[in-house]
Amino acid sequence: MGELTKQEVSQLAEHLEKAELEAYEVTKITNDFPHMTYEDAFDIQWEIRRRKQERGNKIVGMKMGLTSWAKMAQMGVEVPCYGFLADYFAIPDGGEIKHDELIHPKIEAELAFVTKAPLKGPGIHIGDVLRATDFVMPAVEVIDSRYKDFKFDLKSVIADNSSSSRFIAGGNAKPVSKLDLKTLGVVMEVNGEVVQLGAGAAVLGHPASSVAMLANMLGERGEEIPAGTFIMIGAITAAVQVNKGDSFVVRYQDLGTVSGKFV
Ligand code: 0L1
Ligand code: MG
Repeated sequence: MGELTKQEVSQLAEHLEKAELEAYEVTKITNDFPHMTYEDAFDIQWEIRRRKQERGNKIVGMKMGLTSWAKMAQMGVEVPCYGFLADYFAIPDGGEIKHDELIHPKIEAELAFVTKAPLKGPGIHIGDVLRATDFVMPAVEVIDSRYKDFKFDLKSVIADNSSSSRFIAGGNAKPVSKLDLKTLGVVMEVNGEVVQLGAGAAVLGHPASSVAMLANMLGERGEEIPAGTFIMIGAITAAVQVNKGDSFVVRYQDLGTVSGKFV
């Protein structure tokens, strides 16, 4: 159940989206609205999504966040969250990311699933996800919490579209039958130095369980994952802070590389 009025939801969506578009920090919204609920938090996120669509932006995918123990421990929360991806978040593989458009970006090594059939929770499991997956491809997420020093609680972060800001999909796409998703290794390099490494099972024990969780979370709102959806499953490793001038490459076992540069 929600505790915020429609007007408060709308004001908070405007507040957080303005911070995103103009790249400035705010304090976590639960400081001023301690009584807000998880439903309110998702209402704010969906209102930000509606505002972007009204302005002509397309929604080009979904993301799961905080799906690995490394990420949960890093951010001090214990439950995953989801967010949406807007068209202008997409950066080409090997492309440049404008650091000045962001507040304090970090990069995360992820995988993306692209569906070929709808997934509607509740009750979606890994088997359903594998059957509905067209292909899996590498993706790097650039997160940029609008909250000062990345200090937040789960409700505040959900309202802030789970820190979504940019993403790069690239490398090679493969069907799930050609991949060992649990042992699939990733190595992240920044400026030529290895900074993080991990394997697919770091994400909720199996990368497909993240997509199942998304379908089940969306199901709670009567929403589904339509066929043809691009879904990032959450970071396999901890997130790494990046500065202007940094370049990165993430190497994926059997799936090639994804790279980019902050300018
Ligand atoms: O994609 C993520 O795992 C990030 C979710 C939001 C929390 C954060 O900003 O680290
Ligand atoms: Mg992420």
